[in-house]
Amino acid sequence: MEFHTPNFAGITLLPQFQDIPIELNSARLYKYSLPFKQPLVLKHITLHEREGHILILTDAHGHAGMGEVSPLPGFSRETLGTTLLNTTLLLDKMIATGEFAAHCYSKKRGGWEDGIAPSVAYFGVETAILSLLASIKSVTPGELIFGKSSERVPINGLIRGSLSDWAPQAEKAINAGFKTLKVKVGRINSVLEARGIQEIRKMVGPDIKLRLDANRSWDLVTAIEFGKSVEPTDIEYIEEPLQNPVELPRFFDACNVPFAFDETLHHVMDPTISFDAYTGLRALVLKPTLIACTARLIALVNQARDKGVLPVLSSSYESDVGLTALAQLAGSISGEEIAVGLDTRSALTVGTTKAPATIEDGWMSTKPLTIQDLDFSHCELLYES
Ligand code: OSB
Ligand code: MG
Repeated sequence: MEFHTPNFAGITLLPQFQDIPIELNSARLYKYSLPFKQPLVLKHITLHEREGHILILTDAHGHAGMGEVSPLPGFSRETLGTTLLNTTLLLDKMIATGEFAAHCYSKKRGGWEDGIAPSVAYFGVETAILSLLASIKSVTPGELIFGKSSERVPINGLIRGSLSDWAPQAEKAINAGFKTLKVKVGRINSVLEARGIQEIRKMVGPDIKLRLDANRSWDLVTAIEFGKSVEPTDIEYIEEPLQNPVELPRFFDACNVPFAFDETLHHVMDPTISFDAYTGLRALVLKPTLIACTARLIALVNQARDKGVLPVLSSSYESDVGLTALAQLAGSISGEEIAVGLDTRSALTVGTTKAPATIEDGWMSTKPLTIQDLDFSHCELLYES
């Protein structure tokens, strides 16, 4: 079957990569289950294992593309089961019609809308097609869209232990080569946590960038109090300090700590909402599996760049296949300049590739994976077409 990708899924590829015919040979979907080293405590749920899907597309000439479709419980709105169903429906339609037109931008209505499939399904299928095209053209997926890619991307080291572990974890991360750290706050007591941040700053010195993430834990008063006491420690930004994001400019006015959107982007926003209203907005934390589809990711990156806001890609505890796709996009979107949030693989005991998508000296490679790199020992084949 011939599959044409002029500007598929609302993504405009660079002219030289447009209209490449793909002779699609097979589409296979595997389910994986990977234990966490320690139970992963998220805001609304504790997870013992990561479950998800790996999609492999092959063409008639031996090229392969891969993507990952792994909803994160507590963050994704959909279950593994509905995601699987919607992904197979997308694939069946794509194979029957020879095109992948499904995406969530409606010209008619002039904005983004909740797609027929969950964002995590769009993202996995779209990155699998991009990686197949990239393999045919011997480039990285990001180069198809943005024309360039760095060979590696800097990563923010994640500090997510209990308060007493923060300083030792920060020291370990610095020794491992991280130049930017992200600390999960809003968990215990904001006064103690602010002291913990001051301690981390003392420990790491002035040259390390510090990011914080409160996952919408606080009311305005608590957030401002916390913000005032960490302001002297030079925080690059804090993700989602407030339960109610509308109050974010008031938070910034009161304590001068820049903030970032994360959860706020997981919902489809009114396209007429301007970032200009959000004084103090420093970064968009972009989790492609949660924000709709690749086209919306690109639109948000462009919107961020226009406003001088940092586009910071971030993972959702994907396995190695998904993490590689994210590193490749980051290589083209932010290159070596902006640390991205991909330090999640170390929470898993095993993965979906023979060699894990490791971080060395604070950097992750953007090198494409081949079929030979994959490790299917934790996978079960669920769909083949
Ligand atoms: O809130 O940023 C979050 C992972 C899963 C779910 C939510 C979040 C995260 C991360 C990813 O923090 C790592 C990072 O962004 O550095
Ligand atoms: Mg966050």
